[in-house]
Amino acid sequence: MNRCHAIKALLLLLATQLFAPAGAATAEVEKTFTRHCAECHGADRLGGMGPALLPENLRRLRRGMAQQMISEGRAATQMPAYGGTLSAAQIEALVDYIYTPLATVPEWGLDAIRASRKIHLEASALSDKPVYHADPLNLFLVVELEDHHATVLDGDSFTPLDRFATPFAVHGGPKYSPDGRFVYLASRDGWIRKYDMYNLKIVADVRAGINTRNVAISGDGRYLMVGNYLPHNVVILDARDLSPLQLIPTRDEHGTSSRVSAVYTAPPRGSFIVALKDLPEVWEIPYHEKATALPVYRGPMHDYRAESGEESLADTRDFPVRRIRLEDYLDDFFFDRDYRHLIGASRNGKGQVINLTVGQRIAELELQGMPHLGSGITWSYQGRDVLATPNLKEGTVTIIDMQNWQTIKTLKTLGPGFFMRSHDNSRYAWVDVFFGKERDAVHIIDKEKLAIVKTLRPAPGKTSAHVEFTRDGSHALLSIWDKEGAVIVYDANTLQEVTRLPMRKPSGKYNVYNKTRYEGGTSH
Ligand code: DHE
Repeated sequence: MNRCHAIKALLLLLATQLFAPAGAATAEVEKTFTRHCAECHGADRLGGMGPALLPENLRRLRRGMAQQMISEGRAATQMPAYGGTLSAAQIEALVDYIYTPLATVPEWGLDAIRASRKIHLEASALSDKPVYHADPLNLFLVVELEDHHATVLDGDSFTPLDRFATPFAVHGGPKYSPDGRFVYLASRDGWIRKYDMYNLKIVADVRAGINTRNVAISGDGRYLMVGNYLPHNVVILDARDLSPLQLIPTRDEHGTSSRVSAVYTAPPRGSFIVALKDLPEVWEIPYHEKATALPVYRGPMHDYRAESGEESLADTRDFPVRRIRLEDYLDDFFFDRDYRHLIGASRNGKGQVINLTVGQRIAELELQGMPHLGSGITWSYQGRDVLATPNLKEGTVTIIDMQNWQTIKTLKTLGPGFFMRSHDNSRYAWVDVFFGKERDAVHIIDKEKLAIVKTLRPAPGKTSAHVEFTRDGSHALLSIWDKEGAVIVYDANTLQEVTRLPMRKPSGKYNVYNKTRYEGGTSH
C-alpha cells in the first residue's frame, strides 16, 4: 500500500468511526419514532391526530416538558405514557429528534390543503338565529391553552354557553365574521377551525399550513388570509367553506423567501396587510375590487401567479400584491385607527411609522421594541389620538401623540408587559406585567391623567395577563394564566372584583362587539 492509499484508508476508518455511531443512533431513533409516534404525529413529523413535532411548532414547549410528556403521557388526550416502555436514553433521543429541524422546508400546497378540509356541518343543518337568549354581540370566546379548548361566555350574565375542543395550540386572536355569527381560530400547526356562534357548533376545519402565525378575515367577511412560517406563504381561503382559493409564496423578486410574521385586515383600505419576517418589505393585498384604486398609490402590482405557476381556483377575485419596500425589517406592528399608518418596531428595536398610502417611513419613534404584535392601543387624549404600548426591553409604557409622533409620557411599570387593553367607554387602560417576578401584577392607567392609578395582584404568585372589555365597556375580564386558572370579571369603573370563573390556563378572550366594531382599545 503506498502512502497515499494509506492516508485514504485512515481517513475512511476515521469517517466510519466518527459517523457510523451517529448514523446508527439516527436510524435507531427514527425506528422508535416510527413504532411509537408516527401513527398520531405523522411519519414526516408534520402532525396527524396529534400535533406536528417540529422545532418551529414546539417553540412554546420546553424540552424538559417534552421529556415529561413522553414519559408520563398527557392527561385528557390520547398521548400515552412511554416511561415504562422506553429507556431514559431513548426518550432523550426522541426529544433531540423532534427539536431537530427538517432538512428541507416541507411542501404543503393547494392539493394538500384541499385534501385536509373537513366539513362537519352543512349550512342547511344550521339555524340562522342564535339558539340561546343571550346578546350574540356581547359574547366572549375564551381560549384555554391548558387542555386546548375554548369557552363561549355570555358577557352579561358571565355564564358559559358552550366549551369546545380547539386544534392543538391555538395562537393569536380568533377572528369573527362581520355579523359575529362565525369565528375562525388558527393553531400553530396550521389548522383553521370555523365555529358557529349562533348554533354553538364546529362547522369546518382545514389545514392551511404546517406552522402558521395567524389568520385575518376580510372586512366583508368573504375571505380569510392565513400567514405561515412553514411553508413560506400566505393562503387565501373562502370563508364560507374554508376551501383554498390562492396560495401566494412570500418571495422577493430575486427568489429569496420569507416567513410571514402576521397578516392583518385593513377594512377601510379593502385589503390585507402582510408582515414579512425575513424581507425588508410589507405587502398589501387588496381583497376588494375598489381597493385596487388605492388612494395616491400608482406603483407596480406584482403578478405572483405568473411567477409561482400556482393554479388559481375558480374564484372571481384576483389578489395582486403591492410590495412596500422598507429601509429595515419590521418585526411587528399595528395600525392607526383609519389604517393610513403602520406603527412598528424594526429589528434594531427602533420604532417606525410607515405611511401606507405613499409607502414610506415618515417618522421614527422612541420605542424600546414592542413585546408582542398588536400590543398597542389608541385613545383620544385632549382632543387628539394617542397610542400607548408596553416595551420589550424595559418595564415602561410609552404614550405617543399620533399627530406629531412625539412621546408625551413614559410610565414606569413593574416589568415589561405583553398586552394592553381599554375601551372607548372606560377611563382606564389595563397593562399586564408579563415578564419577571412581578408577573402577578396588572397596572391600571388613567387615560386622562396619563398615570398609573392602581396596581392589582388578583392571584399572588400567578401570572395575570390579557384584559378584554364587555361590549359597553362596563366590565373588564382578566386571565389568571395558570393550569388551574380563572377569568376574573371586574367592574371597570370601581375596579372591584365581580366574579371569578375557573378556567384552564385561559389566554386571550375576545368580545364579539368590540372585535367586529374595531374598538380602539383592543386588538383587531
Ligand atoms: Fe402571540 C397574538 C406573535 C408569543 C399569546 N401573537 C399574536 C399575534 C401575533 C403574535 C402575530 C397577532 C395575531 C392575531 O391576533 O391575529 N406571539 C407572537 C410572537 O411572535 C411571539 C412573541 C413568539 C411566538 O412564539 O410566536 C408570541 N403569544 C406568544 C405567547 O407566548 C403567548 C403569551 C402564549 C401563546 O399562546 O403562545 C401569546 N398572542 C397571544 C395571544 C394573542 C396573540 C393571546 C391574541 C391577543 C389579542 O388580544 O388579540
